[in-house]
Amino acid sequence: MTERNLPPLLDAAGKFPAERRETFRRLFAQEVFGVSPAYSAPVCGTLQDRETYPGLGCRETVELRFQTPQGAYAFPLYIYWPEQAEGPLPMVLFICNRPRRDTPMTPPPGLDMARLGQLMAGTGGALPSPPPEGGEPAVTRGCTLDGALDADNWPVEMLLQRGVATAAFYTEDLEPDRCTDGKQGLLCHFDAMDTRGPERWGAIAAWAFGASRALDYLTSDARTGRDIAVAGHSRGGKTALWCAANDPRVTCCYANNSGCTGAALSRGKRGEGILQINTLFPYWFCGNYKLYNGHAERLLVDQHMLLALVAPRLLYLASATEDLWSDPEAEFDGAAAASPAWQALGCEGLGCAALPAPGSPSHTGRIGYHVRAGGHALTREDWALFCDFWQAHRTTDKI
Ligand code: GTR
Repeated sequence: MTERNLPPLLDAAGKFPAERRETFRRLFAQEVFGVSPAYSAPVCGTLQDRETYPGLGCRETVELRFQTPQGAYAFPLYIYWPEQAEGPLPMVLFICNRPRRDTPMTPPPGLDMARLGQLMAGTGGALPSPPPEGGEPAVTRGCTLDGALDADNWPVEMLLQRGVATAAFYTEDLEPDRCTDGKQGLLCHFDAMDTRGPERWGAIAAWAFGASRALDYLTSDARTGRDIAVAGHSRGGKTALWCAANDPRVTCCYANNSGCTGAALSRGKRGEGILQINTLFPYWFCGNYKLYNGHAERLLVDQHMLLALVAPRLLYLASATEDLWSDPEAEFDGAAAASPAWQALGCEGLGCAALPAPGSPSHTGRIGYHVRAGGHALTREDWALFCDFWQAHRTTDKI
């Protein structure tokens, strides 16, 4: 058991009141993800394409458009509705952090490759790796959200067969997944609102904001019921957590292999830590987060407090045995340390006391958890286990 010395989750009376929750949310905004502008404008959806899959359902590709302080912003949402299912339907929104097409991995400009090697040494890190001597640069594999019923990270056909509606968007359509100095994408559309400075929101907050705009549209469709999940893998999992922390319409959050600044506790974490993540992906977070490079103990929060922002709603977390960069033990300890928030709110949190073995998912409490044998990925097996958990709790849910 790793000694972590975590900041306390509950107040002195053992409670988790709304003000405490709001304090944690504000701290994560100011110190980690950046402060998203308090701004809302109606989202308008325009159907661009519809395809029917006989016996299964249909896909609707909808352009979502909303006003920002600096002009309109638009991005596509790919929605799949099951056939024959009577509404209202459970809806899972997938935050897709893979690009449309294979793209070369681009480490932040100016990153010293020797330093990168040092940061990664012995940690199991693999992304973005420097090209092998004289070899091809590594690429991030693209993925198809429209017309592919079975993307390897999003098994639409299986979801439809289970009576679940599902939608997805590309994070790259909201904010590029690379250093742009904030000059492209959604963030720069809000510069007029004084969103700069060390609390300026980063790419993850922009993606989470985009997820909420997708929910604006999806919840305006009468086919969407009250069971609304957001799901994401890795950086998408961190985004799903931050979206759920801010958006009360989310009734279930699924973060897969979300690792550093996701489900994994930063104190005592192995693999990727705050220094590594801020070096490789400085644009994901706000400037203030850099103050904690190598010093997780100075943060007033740790990741169990982020997970607790989902309570008493449903939370599903998954790790993989070989994903040491994410650190399964730190992810599990995050779930265990967050669990008292659910108990303080009168329900069961995590239903197991130790990291479950592959093949033995923990689905009884309102925090579900599984470990898959293998490496860093979101697979059909992960989705199937998440669906089992969500379905079991949906049918019994009184909260
Ligand atoms: C890694 C990063 C992780 C995780 C992952 C991913 O390189 O260090 O925090 O987010 O990328 O998104 O696949």
